[in-house]
Amino acid sequence: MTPQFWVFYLYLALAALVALVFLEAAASSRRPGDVEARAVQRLRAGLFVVLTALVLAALAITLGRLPYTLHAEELPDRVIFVAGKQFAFAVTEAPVADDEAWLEATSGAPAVEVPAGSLVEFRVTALDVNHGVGIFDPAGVLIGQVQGMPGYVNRLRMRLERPGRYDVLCLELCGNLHSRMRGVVLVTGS
Ligand SMILES: [Cu+2]
Repeated sequence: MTPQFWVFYLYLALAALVALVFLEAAASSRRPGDVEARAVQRLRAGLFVVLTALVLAALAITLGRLPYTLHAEELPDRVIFVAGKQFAFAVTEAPVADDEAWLEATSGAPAVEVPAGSLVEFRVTALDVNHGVGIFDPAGVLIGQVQGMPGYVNRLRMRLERPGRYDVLCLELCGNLHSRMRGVVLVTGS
């Protein structure tokens, strides 16, 4: 027997054990409770209400506060198109219409360049599966992210201040070479 099958049977045995524990819990929950059990139930209900109130309060306080600027009122200086596909990002000045254009853009085409301080609008999509598009500044700090989804174009506006190489990396596990997914924007000194 191959090692994979040993692992599989071990998994089956553990799964059966977990199922037995759940069955035992389900069966015991039908037994009539004593005074202590009812007290525990009241405590649990109280905790549920308190925790729900805490979560709702935290959401109310934080939900409206984005950690970055949307630049919704300004016109972007440049529009950059990002198309994710296993396993690279095409970063281009014109929309990538099909697989052929994507291949051309991801096999040695020169990187898109913008002057430092440009307000860039990224228009992000995906050609196969969902990709998480993260924009990293020259120091390797994640400064923005947006989802790349097949059939949709998501916009992200950012002012790229620091000259240097900005990496576009995938933030959603999308396949076996996910960690190699990369695109580049070059920001030149102003
Ligand atoms: Cu990906």
